[in-house]
Amino acid sequence: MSAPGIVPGGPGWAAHGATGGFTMDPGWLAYHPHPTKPSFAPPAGAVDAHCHVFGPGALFPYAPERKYTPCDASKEHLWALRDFLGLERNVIVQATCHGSDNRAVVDALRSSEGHARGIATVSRAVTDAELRALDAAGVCGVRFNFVKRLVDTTPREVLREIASRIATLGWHVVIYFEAAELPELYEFFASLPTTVVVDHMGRPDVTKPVDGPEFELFVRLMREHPNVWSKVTCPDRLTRSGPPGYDDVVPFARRLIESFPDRVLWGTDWPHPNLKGHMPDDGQLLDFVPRIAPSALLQRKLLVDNPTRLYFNR
Ligand code: 0GY
Repeated sequence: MSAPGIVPGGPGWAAHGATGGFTMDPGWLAYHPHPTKPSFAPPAGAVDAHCHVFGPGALFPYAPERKYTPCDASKEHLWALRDFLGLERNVIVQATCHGSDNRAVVDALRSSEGHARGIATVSRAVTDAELRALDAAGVCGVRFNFVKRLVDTTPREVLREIASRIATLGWHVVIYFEAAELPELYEFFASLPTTVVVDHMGRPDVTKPVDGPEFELFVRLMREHPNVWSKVTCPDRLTRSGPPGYDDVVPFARRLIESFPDRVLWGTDWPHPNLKGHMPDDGQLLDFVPRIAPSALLQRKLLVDNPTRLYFNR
């Protein structure tokens, strides 16, 4: 399966805003206009395990309850980026700008010819038939978001109920939170009945020591709960030292990869919603991989074996 004529940096790639009568947020940073070809060649079967599609708004309207309106970022663009970077598969995570309307993700999964899996957002009202339809399309998890700038709070008992329903489908839970919230959320996360995948290493404050109490709590969550995995993603969101090296993020990612080599995942986070400082070059994000996973074995686990086991060999 290849993308139909779109190449990152080429004609048809540039972001043009939101369609369907939507207006992109003022100051919104669109995805990189001409990402570089990475020097690092990913192993065969590599998976981008955290990325999104936005709309296009004209086909898949943004949710009324959204906290931001992005630029459209279509499945065709995502496939083009995948091919350009030398990746083979994607895990598309429902973005909050689509609320619990998973149609854009489902449409992308259906057109992926088996090269993509999805993480949905569902409300308590979701029916068993709807869950089965999502499952048939390639959804294998739900995302619980605790980042207050992105979503309104959902009561824990509702999340527990959803978690126990999706557990019967063999799905897992993806959680997104900021490190400062972990002490309060720890017991809830530890009690979830499924595999639990944490977005972006639990968003550590990388100005604090990698062996300090804040990150240690997250490491403890992974150490004491073998069902907890982490995405070692988004150096661009966490860094203070900046691109291209994202040097200050390296020790955090390396600590997780070396301690839990079979429970880590990598992804681009394309099209990188809500960035304020810089827009990462997706080629540079792939070149970050050998810095955090220095051996071929660690790279294969991170990019191929782990995501294949969790998402594609279910
Ligand atoms: C990310 C991060 C963000 C946004 C979302 O679903 C979303 O809207 O996940 C963010 O703003 O930090 O993983 O894409």
